[in-house]
Amino acid sequence: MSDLFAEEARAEELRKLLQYHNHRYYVLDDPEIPDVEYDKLLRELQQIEADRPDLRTIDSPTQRVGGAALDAFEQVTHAIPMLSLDNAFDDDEFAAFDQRVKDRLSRSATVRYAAEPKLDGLAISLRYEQGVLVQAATRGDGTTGENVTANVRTIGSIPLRLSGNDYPEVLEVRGEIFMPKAGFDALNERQRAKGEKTFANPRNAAAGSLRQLDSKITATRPLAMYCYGLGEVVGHSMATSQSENMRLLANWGLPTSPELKVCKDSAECAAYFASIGERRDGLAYDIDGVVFKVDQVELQKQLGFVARAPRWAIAQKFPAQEQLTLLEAVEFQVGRTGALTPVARLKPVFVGGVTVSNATLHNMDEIERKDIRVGDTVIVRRAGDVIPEVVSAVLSDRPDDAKPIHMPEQCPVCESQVVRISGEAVARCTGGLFCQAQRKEAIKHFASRKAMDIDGLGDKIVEQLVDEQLIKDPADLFALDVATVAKLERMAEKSASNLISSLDKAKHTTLPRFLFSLGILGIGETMAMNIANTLGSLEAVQKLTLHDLVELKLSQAKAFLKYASALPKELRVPMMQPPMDLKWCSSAHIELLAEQYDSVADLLKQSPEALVNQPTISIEGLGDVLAEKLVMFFRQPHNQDVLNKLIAAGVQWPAIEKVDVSDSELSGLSFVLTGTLSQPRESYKARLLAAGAKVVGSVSKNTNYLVAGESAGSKLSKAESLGVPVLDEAAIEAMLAKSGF
Ligand code: 5U1
Repeated sequence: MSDLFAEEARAEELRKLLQYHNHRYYVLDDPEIPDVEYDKLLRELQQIEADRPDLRTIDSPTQRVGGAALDAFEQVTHAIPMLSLDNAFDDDEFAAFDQRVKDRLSRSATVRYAAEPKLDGLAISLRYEQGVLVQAATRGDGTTGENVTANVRTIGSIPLRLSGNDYPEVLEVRGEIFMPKAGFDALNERQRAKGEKTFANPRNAAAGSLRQLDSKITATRPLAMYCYGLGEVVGHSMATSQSENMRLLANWGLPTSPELKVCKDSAECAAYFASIGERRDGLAYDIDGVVFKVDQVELQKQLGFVARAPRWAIAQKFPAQEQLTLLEAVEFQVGRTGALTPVARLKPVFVGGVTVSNATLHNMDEIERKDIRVGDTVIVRRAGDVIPEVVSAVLSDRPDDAKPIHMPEQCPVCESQVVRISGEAVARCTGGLFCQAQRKEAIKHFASRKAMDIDGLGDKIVEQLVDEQLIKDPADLFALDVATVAKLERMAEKSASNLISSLDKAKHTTLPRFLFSLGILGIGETMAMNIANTLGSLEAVQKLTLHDLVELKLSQAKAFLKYASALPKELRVPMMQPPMDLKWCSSAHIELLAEQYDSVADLLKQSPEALVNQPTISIEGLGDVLAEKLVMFFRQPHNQDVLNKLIAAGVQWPAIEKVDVSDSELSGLSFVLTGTLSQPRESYKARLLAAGAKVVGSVSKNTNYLVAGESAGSKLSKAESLGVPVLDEAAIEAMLAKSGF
């Protein structure tokens, strides 16, 4: 076939492929390939059409914007077409755009750019007549969209009536509807609990929620919107710049991006792009780049439009976070708690700025739900510092010999049995610290920064020490000497001696750090702090019993006795799977009874009143499940040995001065910390916790104060919108000092 025919055939093939993927993306809200793959196909077709204009057809996907309107909704013809944006995939492409803009304008024009994050949602047009929201329409194909007014009316942040009275007779604004990340996670959680379809990402969730035929469903979905442009405006003059226009919209009560900034030249644009890129993961919503628009409306007019997009705007994209690659194999990694995590071995692929060859598959439920098999082409996602994950398989590309994935019955490291406790998503190796993998992870955790903070003891050294049987548990670390350590790979006399000094230094710790370092399942930093502050000493923690902590009510005791006769003779047997009728009965309750009564027969001799237990110690946040894990940990002879060895090696901490925080002014208040502070956030967190306050991750109406440092972003805007008081560093310092912390 000649090249000419080959090009024609490829153009036809690309048109069909793009049409198929357009339909999946825009109409079904169920994309099969990552955006970057779609962009590649589109660019290839654009290139062919640029070289061979005779191959450009009127229905080519290069000639249209977005997707076709759904039949289910009434159609709306946009008064002014809704355009899309050209993309720049790197700094050079942005520089070329900037140059094109300047080349088209007179030399005397000084171009400024209005910059804001590019939200990953779906475009919407809102039409206000006499200040009242009369119509909301999706972009559709840019000319005709879907009337989704009833659904948009349910979105809280979109005003049904504009504020003030100095607004245009007709005001059409355009913007992006999106679903904040936290809302997306909560929605998927709810969908999973109901056994309903979950969404692949916040964009699809937003699109699916907006196109509900029943607006009552949309009303339950956490949607939000930011406006970014104007459509038809009648009866009012608007400002002369994009940035001023956005301010006008905000004054009329419309939501606009709090991140909007005017950049005076391309260097400021580059700095803005970099700073948004750094803050991307911390933003409350997904973004995939930054949109730069020539700020001056007059210059925008001079620049005009090309087929799909304005010449005065560009979306500079972040490196793609999703790519396609081949799933070559699946291996199972054993973590600190014995949990087996399926890890995908991938054909190396460049994604999110790095080459990825391993990615998590989370757990077996996820693998089954997504129907992923070895040999599949899969979508790999790497967002920020998060571990890369396999998002889904491209089922239409599945080869006939793709192999289903099974959980091994034996631990791949120590060959102990693997069990899955009912109700838990993970399967675990039962080898405990006999398993080398669990041993390594337990020691890595012990040494980590928030635990014993052993400087210089990296993962590779721990692995060598365990592999060469130089250490078996964390306490063995303190018996190491310079000569032994110096023999390890990539170690020398100096580095070995540094490590031994840091081990010595690490012996002086604090009780909360020490408790956290033990790696007790479910006992994180804050819980370790609560336990230490409540009990004050290791001895008190070691003496804890389930009696001290677990409540057993009279009604529970009665129910328990009623069903006990059906239990096996040994009380602890049903621990793994409490009988269905005893849903209230956790393994902590069974253990509580089992430690007092030897058998079911003994138990049945008791009155319900005798079984009742009222806890005498209350540790904030410690429920039955954690209480059991804590008590059981200290009961294990092996753990007691390690603790004794650690104390004998000289691990120590200052006595905790038990302060009564109940009358501290900060006691019970809820704080959120954000932005850059002059001291590490951890240090403020520790002081606030010590004063009896709570430190939480996100702002809600229940937050008492937001402490905001430099460059605070979305949490600050949220606090302001909810009326949560905002403190600067001086104010929080003063509060802490006043309460003596
Ligand atoms: N932030 C932002 N997103 N976005 C998308 N601005 C923006 N502008 C757009 C689009 C499609 O179009 C302009 C041409 C108004």
